[in-house]
Amino acid sequence: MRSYGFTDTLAAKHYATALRADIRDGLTRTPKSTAPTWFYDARGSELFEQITQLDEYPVWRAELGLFLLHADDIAVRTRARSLVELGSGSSNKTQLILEALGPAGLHYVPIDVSADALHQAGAQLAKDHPGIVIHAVRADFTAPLVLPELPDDGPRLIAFIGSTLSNFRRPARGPFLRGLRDMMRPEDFLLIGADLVKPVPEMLAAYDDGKGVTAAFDKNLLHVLNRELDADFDPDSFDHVAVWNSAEQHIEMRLRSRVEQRVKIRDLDLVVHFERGEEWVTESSAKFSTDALQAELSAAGLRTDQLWADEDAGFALMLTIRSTD
Ligand code: AVJ
Repeated sequence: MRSYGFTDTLAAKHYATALRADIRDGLTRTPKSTAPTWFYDARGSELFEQITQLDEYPVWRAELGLFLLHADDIAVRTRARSLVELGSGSSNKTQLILEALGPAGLHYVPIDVSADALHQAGAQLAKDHPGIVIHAVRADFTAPLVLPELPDDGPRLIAFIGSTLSNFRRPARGPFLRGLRDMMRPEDFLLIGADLVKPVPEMLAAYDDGKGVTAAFDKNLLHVLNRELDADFDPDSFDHVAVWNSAEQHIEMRLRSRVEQRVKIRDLDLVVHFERGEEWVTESSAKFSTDALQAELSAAGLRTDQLWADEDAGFALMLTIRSTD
């Protein structure tokens, strides 16, 4: 069996269409608010890799640490023969789970909107683990998913790691988790990596680091819109700010306009007005307590089977199964 297969479920114009719709809607509403998806062009992905290595941003290292400690436990508990990963990106951490599960004959389904990321990660995995069977799927996991045909040779493990769940606002999280639950068979498992609530100064520092990497990551959005939508944003006329929204229990990244200004977005035939000091929410990142997250999972029909938390770094891995009710 070919070790690497690729399925593209998205229209070629998926990115352009989704970008136009979200920016038009997000910059004409009050308060202005757009999706974090648009951060991740090549420059944005580079900056995000830098963020994961920042002292102030423990998420990536904390999850890696828990994988190093518990990958074998996950393998023994699940005995999974297929691993489906939502938002797989570089798959660099997932390797630990694949190795623990035993890559020979294992079916791996990385799902990502980026064909480049899928091809690069797939090529590396196929080289490192010749026995693995990779079904790469270019898809938007926020939309209903259709999994490729997988052998019925054992439990499936669905992995949603990196605290990507944090980007879902509370009202959207329930239906999304319920959708994952409905994809699962009684013998399947769902592994979630989630960033936990910490003292506010720590959370703010993680989204506004001393080196200004996160500020550059946030402002890179303006370069993406100038290039992709022929806009004339001046990045120097915006400041990056991070705010803790305690009502929503999430961090907000915002771009604050230094001056009153009008920005042309020619591809949308739109002129956007910014008041001086007006703030545009470019990302929300929810922070959880393990109790609150378990309650959300349970409300979505998922029971926590195993929970591993790194209290110091404030990160948790939760292995869940379908609850019988
Ligand atoms: C990839 C969504 C988990 O919210 O912590 C990091 C993205 N944004 N620094 C997060 C991010 C700013 C990250 N997630």
